[in-house]
Amino acid sequence: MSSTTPANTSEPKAPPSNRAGLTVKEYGGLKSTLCVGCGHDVITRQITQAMYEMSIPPYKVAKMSGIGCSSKTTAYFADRGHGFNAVHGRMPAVATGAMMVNPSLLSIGVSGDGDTASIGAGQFVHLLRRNVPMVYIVENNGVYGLTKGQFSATADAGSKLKTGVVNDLPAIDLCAMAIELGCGYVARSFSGDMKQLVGLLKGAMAHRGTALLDIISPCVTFNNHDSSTKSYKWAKDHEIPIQEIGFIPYYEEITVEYDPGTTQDIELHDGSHIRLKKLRADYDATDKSQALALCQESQVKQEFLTGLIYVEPAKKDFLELSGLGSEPIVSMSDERLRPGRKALDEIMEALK
Ligand SMILES: Cc1ncc(C[n+]2csc(CCOP(=O)(O)OP(=O)(O)O)c2C)c(N)n1
Ligand code: SF4
Ligand SMILES: [Mg+2]
Repeated sequence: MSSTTPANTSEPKAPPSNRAGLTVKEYGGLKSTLCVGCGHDVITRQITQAMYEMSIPPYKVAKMSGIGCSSKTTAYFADRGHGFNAVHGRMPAVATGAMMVNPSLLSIGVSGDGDTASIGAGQFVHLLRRNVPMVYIVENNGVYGLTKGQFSATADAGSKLKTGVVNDLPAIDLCAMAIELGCGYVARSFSGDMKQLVGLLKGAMAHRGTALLDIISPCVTFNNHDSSTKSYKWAKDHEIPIQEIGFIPYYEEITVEYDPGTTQDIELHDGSHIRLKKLRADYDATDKSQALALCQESQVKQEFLTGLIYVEPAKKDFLELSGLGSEPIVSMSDERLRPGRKALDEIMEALK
C-alpha cells in the first residue's frame, strides 16, 4: 500500500470535555424508570447539561429529594454526587442540615408539586424564609403522579382529571409564595422549553441562597389531556416568555455591549452575569412589587408567563445570617467542635 493513503476521516471524534475535563456523559446517572415521555426526564437532561456547561464536578453536588416520581430524578444524573432521598415533603429540613455542615457542596433539590406544595408546604416556607443556599426545582404536573394522579395543591381551579373530576380549589402559586417569603431567585419554566431552562438552571447554580425553579412538567399518564392546564399542549400553546435568557460565566469576558432599554444585565455574586433580553419592555426582574404583580396578572389572565421573575443577587443566605464562618463544619477537628471540660464547667456554673 502506498504511504500516501489518506487518513481515515471517519474515525469517531472524542466527545468535548468541559473545564473540569469531563464529558457530558460523565454527568449521567441511572437509567430512568419513569413513564416514557414524562416531563421529569426532559428536566433531568437539562440539569445534566447545565452541570456540564458549568463544569461542576459531580462529587461536589448534594442531590436532595423527597418522595414522588419527580423525587426519583436525583438518581438519574450525577451518579458520582452525594444524594439523600428524604421522607415525603421533608427534603428542606435535610437539605438545611446538609448545607449548614458542608456549604462547599452545591445542593440541587428536586421535588414535586405534591412534595412541595401539599405535604411539604410547612418545610418549604421555612427553607425560603431562611434562604438556604440551594437550587430547588419543582417538577410541577398538578397531580400526585406516583399515587395515580390525584390533584395537587398547584392544580388550577376548574381543571379536570381524565375521570371527569373537577378541581374546585384555587392553585398555590409557588413563585408568588417564594417572592413573598424573600427568595432571591425565582423562575418559572416549562420542560419543553429546553433553551430557556438550561439558562435558568445555570443562573440558579451560580446564585447564592435559595433559587426556586417552578417548572411545568407534564405527567403523560395522568394529566396530559385537553382539559388539563399542565399538559404539553396547553403549555406549548400558552407559554409567553418574558425574556430571552443569556448566561455568561465568571471566567468569560463580556465583550458585547448591551442596551439597557431592551436588555437587563445582572451580576451574580460569583461574578457570572445573567443577561435578560426583555420581551416585555418595562419588566424589571429586580423589582419585587413588579414581580408579585406579574404573578397576579398571570393568575387573573390565566397566562403562562415564563422566565426569571425575580432576582436579588446581593441577598444574604442562611449561613451568613447565622454567622457561620467560611470553614465547613464537616472539616473542623474534634478539638474545635467539642467544648471541652473547662467550657462545660463554666456553662454548668452559669446555670446554677
Ligand atoms: C407521609 C407520606 N404520605 C403519603 C405518601 C404517598 N405519596 C407518595 S408520593 C405522593 C405524591 C407525589 O406527588 P408529587 O410530589 O407531585 O410528585 P409526582 O409523582 O407528581 O412527580 C404521595 C401522596 C407517602 N409516601 N408518604
Ligand atoms: S406517573 Fe406521571 S409523573 Fe409519574 S413517571 Fe409517569 S408520567 Fe411521570
Ligand atoms: Mg406532581
